[in-house]
Amino acid sequence: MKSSRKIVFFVPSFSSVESTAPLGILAIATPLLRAGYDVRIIDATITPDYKKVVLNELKDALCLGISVVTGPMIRDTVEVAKAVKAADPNFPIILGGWHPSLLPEQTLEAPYVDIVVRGQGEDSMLAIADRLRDDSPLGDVQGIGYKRGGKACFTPERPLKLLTEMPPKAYHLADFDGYERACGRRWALYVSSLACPFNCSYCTNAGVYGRKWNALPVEQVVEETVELTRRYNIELLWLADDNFLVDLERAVGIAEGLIRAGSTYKWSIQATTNLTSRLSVAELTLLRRSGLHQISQGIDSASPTVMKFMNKDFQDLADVYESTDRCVKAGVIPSFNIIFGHPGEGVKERRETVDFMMDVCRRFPGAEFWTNIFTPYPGSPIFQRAEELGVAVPKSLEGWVDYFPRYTVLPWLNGKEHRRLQRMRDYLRIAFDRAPIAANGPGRIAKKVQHLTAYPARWRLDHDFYDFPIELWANRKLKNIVTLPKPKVDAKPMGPETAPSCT
Ligand code: B12
Ligand code: SF4
Repeated sequence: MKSSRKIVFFVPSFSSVESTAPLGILAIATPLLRAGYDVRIIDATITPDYKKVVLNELKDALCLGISVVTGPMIRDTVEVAKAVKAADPNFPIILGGWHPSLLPEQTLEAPYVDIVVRGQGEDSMLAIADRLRDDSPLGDVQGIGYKRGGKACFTPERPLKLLTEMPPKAYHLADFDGYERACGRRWALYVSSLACPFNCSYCTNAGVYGRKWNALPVEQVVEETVELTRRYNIELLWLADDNFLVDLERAVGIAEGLIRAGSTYKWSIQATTNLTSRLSVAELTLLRRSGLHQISQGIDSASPTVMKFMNKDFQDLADVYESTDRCVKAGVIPSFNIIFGHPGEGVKERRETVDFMMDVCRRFPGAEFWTNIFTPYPGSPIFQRAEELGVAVPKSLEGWVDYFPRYTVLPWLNGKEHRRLQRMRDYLRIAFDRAPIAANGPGRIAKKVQHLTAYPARWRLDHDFYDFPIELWANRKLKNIVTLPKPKVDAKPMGPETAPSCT
């Protein structure tokens, strides 16, 4: 409906038990609301009959916006977009988020996509909505791609805006009760800084944000987060900042501000190991007092050879030991992310990483590791190399639907070796305790069995022996008895395993 001021956003399921409000959509909603638009959000994670609800909501709407990350979110996107076009072939569908930002041309080729937005969407989406209402050309809207007479047109890049220039997110649109029901915990995402100064081989961050780290001032972070958590009764804030600790003074200032404000929420951050290791026990204790309970760090590999391939020359393993010690002393959980199977990692290098993990967990009870198998993402520095090594790059938007987790089986890591690695990862899961964010995690009995199987698991990992995996069988059997919420893909609860940046 051309005259309509109603805009519908669809958020495909994140295929994770860790559900919360989609921050990207809450961000682009604010300028629209301020301009008098009515915004509706339908999130597949908490809306069982989402396709029907979307179609119903669109009857009197101006357009449909969808937020997409490379991988399984594309499945719901395609399903909904095709249904919308079947009902009305002229209804405008706009795709934004990381996947369209990194592959705008290919995304726009899909017959059911009319407009793609590259990068930050706050200004672009408002401009698109205004043009659709006036039926005026889109050519002057920066940072988008659209179709004219069946031909794809792309406008010049929209310059990145600093976070301080962005309006606050429209958290009031989020159905926190619904997310809490799905996840078992009432938590939210918050962004206090943007971008990251580094350029790890497997990460897409530099491609979108150009390594231009920028942040909100201390006072704003304190004020907004205290207000947000009090208003919506949020128990935990996960700072989605790619590298929270770039400005140490700011980090300490936020902690002091939160203590002064009497804040009670728990928070967790992502940061690189080199920046975490700058924190003293006193500073970490201050952060702990302010509610910080975990620092997720992308150590990724403990093999110097692989670290080099990963562009992680900023990482020093000796520093990691020292900072882990300080974190544990201060009561902050040091949580590490590992990526197995990066190009350049052989059996020897993998073993170096496992030995490191075992050593850290033994020396510092409370430290935790989450493991992934490398998936090459378009727009990351390693992507071309992965292609040369045999990764088949999908030729259409739909081809990416099962890219993750399909590409945890790699041309250089498949068959028996891949199965062995997966089994080893299963043992790593039960060998030491880890705390996922979702409260709907394993129950008491499941945890007891895990504790019983932890010791044989450690023995196996020490001896690199994974045949006859009876402990895994026992764990699985138990999980069948005690029904647990199961992510649709191999994405582990929102910890490090689900978000590769710095975690
Ligand atoms: C939080 C998070 C998660 C959470 C999401 C929880 C939730 N309910 O939202 C969880 C843990 C579930 C998760 C899972 C995964 N994640 Co994640 N995640 C993030 C993280 C850290 C923050 C996202 C966020 O909220 N950002 C803040 C908002 C404001 O920014 P934004 O979403 O980018 O939105 C802006 C623009 O993109 C745009 N926009 C967004 N949507 C739309 C829609 C329209 C219509 C328009 C016009 C514009 C627009 O406008 C917004 C405002 O400027 C990002 C890193 C990052 N810096 O963004 C990674 C990131 C998105 N994740 C990533 C990945 C790879 C994954 C996993 C595959 C990891 C894994 N191995 O399991 C899984 C994916 C599971 C799946 N669904 O497929 C990659 C995606 C890369 C890619 N090519 O798509 C990122 C970019 C990390 C990275 N640097 O590589 N993740
Ligand atoms: S993985 Fe983390 S540290 Fe590395 S470039 Fe991405 S955001 Fe920065």
